[in-house]
Amino acid sequence: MTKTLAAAPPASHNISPARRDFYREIAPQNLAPLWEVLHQLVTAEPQSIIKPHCWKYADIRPHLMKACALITAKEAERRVLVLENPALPGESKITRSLFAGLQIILPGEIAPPHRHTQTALRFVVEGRGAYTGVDGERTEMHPGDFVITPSWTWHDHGNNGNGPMVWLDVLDIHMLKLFEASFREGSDSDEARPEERPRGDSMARYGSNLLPVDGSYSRPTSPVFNYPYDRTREALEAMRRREEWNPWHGLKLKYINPMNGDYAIPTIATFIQLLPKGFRTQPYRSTDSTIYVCVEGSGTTMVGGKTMAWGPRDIVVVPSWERFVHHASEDAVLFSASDRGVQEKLGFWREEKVNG
Ligand code: GTQ
Repeated sequence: MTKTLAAAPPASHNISPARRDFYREIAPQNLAPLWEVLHQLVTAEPQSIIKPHCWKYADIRPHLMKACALITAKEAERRVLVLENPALPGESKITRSLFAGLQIILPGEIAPPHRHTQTALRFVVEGRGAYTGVDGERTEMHPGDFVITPSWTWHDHGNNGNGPMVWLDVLDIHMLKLFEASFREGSDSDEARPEERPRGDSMARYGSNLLPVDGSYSRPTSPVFNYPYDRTREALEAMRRREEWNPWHGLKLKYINPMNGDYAIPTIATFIQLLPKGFRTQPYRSTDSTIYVCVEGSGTTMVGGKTMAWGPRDIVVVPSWERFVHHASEDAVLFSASDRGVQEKLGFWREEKVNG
């Protein structure tokens, strides 16, 4: 079912009977000839098998609502519709390394506490009044907020608001799967975890350009676990006054961990960017397949001969090493997430900026 890079040699490839016999002879010893697969393993360039795609929120929302009629958040544990890359049906992958899904929680519902070695981000798409709790501290979520659940922290979600709450989950599930390092633990109770620390505590300690002297925080993930949209938007707005547009990105910022200036989540790099009305990015490609969420405005992304139109709440995925261009038909704000941080650490990451 899984398409692997080491697929069978192309049909045009003639293998002599003597060699074929040899391959049959060694196969029972769990041996295989590298020369038949070398160039499919070590490709001259990235050959992404994923497809560019746009999920229109207006098309997804009715299915999310229907899911609510079929299963409670408690029973589902996490009521999520997985965004499956069209090239990888059944694999729960939006890209080769990342999982993405839309999670919905209705007023009065809770998604019970659990913890796992996978790290999650939530990017809030619709609604207000829901919270997520991380190790006993809750944060209220608003549209555009970027919220983090670090690896191995207890987390639950609840909705004390009046309407449904929807956010995009992105998790590093497939990295943990690759390394066979997944652990999870449920809670004895499927009730919400009590609040043990006041709301805003992490933000006060770590999110004010101050750090506790002699602090003991030691996780690799940011101790700030909600990056509220109003502050993010303010930063973009202040910077746009200078009109210093980057030809490939418009105005683009990365979310950072205040402890070390690195990406807020080590496994999932996240960004926010502003493209002013009429702006067309110069062609660009990089080795990190990227998920975009439109927060405001509208536009199109051209990639691989395909033009995808997006508006608020729509989600787009762009494959590794395919050149793309974004065009903003109105002032647009895009959130994005990819495995860039991992690739940079390991020395894999590359980009190409074309001067159009
Ligand atoms: O909220 O903890 O979309 O554990 C997938 C797995 C969300 C979560 C997902 C999860 C969660």
